[in-house]
Amino acid sequence: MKPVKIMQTGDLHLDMPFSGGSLPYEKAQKRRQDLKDNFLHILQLARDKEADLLLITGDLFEHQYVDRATISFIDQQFARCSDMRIFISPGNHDPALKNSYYRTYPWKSPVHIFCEKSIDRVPIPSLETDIHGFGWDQWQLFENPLSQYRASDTKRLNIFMGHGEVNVGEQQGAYCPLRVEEVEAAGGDYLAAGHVHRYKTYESQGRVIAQYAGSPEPLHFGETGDHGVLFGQLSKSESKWEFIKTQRKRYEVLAVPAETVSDSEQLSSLLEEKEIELDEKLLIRLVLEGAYDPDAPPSSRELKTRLKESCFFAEVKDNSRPDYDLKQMQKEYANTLIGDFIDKMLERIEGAVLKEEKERLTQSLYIGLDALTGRRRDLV
Ligand SMILES: [Mn+2]
Repeated sequence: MKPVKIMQTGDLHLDMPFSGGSLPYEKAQKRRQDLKDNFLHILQLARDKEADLLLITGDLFEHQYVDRATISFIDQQFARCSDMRIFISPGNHDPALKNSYYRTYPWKSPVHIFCEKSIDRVPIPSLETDIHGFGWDQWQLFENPLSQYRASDTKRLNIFMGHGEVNVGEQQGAYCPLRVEEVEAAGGDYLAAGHVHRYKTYESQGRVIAQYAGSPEPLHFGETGDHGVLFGQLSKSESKWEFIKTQRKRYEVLAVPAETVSDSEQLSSLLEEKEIELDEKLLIRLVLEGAYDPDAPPSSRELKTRLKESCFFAEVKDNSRPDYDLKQMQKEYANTLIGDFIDKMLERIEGAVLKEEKERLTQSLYIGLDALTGRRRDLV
C-alpha cells in the first residue's frame, strides 16, 4: 500500500472579527483578509504537494460572524482542488447547527462534512482508506465520541478526525474527550484533531498517532510562536509528518521590568538582545512590570510610538508602578491631603473583594500620588 498524502489543518476561524483587543477597525479588517490569504495558501500547498486528502478539523469559520460570501469563497476554492478529497469535522466555533451553512448552503465542491456528533465512516476504496469523523452539532459537546466505536475493517488505513480535547481525561467539562488509547482500541491508525491552537503531536510505540495542527494563523497575543499546517504520508506502517509554517503575521509578548526600558534607545537594545525584529508582519505587546524610581518613570508613549512606526500593530501595557515608600509617606504627610489620600486608598484596597478592583484601586493610588506630588507619567 502506498502512503496516503494528507494535508491537515483546522482552527482557521474565518471571518473572526478581531474585535476583542485594541486593533483599530482597518487593521482588524486586514487580519480577516490574512485569514483568507492563509486559507488560499494552504490549498495551494495541498495542490503543490499533490495531497490525496485535505482534513479540516473544525473551527473553519466563525458561525456567528461568517458571511455567506465567505462560504461561497470557500466552496469555490474547494472546487479548484478536484484531485483531492476534502473532509470537515465542525467544531465549537462552527457547529453544524440547523441554520449552519454546513447544512443550508448548496455546496458545489466535493466536500464531505461530518454533521453528526456520532462517528460516521466514509470509505475511499482507491486509497484503501476509511475516514471516520464526527462534528459538533451544538454549542457544547461533552460526550466521548470514541468510547464505543470500532473501525469495521482494520486492514484498511483508518483515519479519525474531529474537534476535541486530546488526553485530558473524562473530567467534567472536557470538550469531546479524545484519548489516544481509544483511537488505537477503535482500530485507528491516526487521529487528526482540532481545537488546540498550538501544533502538538502524540506518539505511541514510536509512531505519530495523533496531532493538532494548531491554528494556521495566530489569532491573538496568546498565540505567539510558529503557526502552520501539517503535511503527512500515512500508511499502516508509517506516519511521517512535517510542519509547514503558513502564518501571515506573528505575535510577540515582551514583559520587562520598567526600570530597564525607560526610553526607545534601551528598547532597541532589548529587542536586539531578544532577537525580535520589528517589521510589518509583527504584532507586539510590551508589558512594563515592577517598580521604578518615581522621578524616572518609563516613557510609555515614546516606547509605543517607536514600536508602532515599524510594526503592524503595537501596544504597551503598563503594569509598573512608582516605588513610593507608602509607610514613610503616611508619616511624613500625616494630616495632609496626601496622607489622608494614602490612608483612604489603602483602606479601600484592603476592602476590595475582586482582584480587578484591587488592581484598579492600586493603580489609582499611584496615579493620584504622582499627581499630588507634581510628577508626570504617561498613561497608555
Ligand atoms: Mn479554534
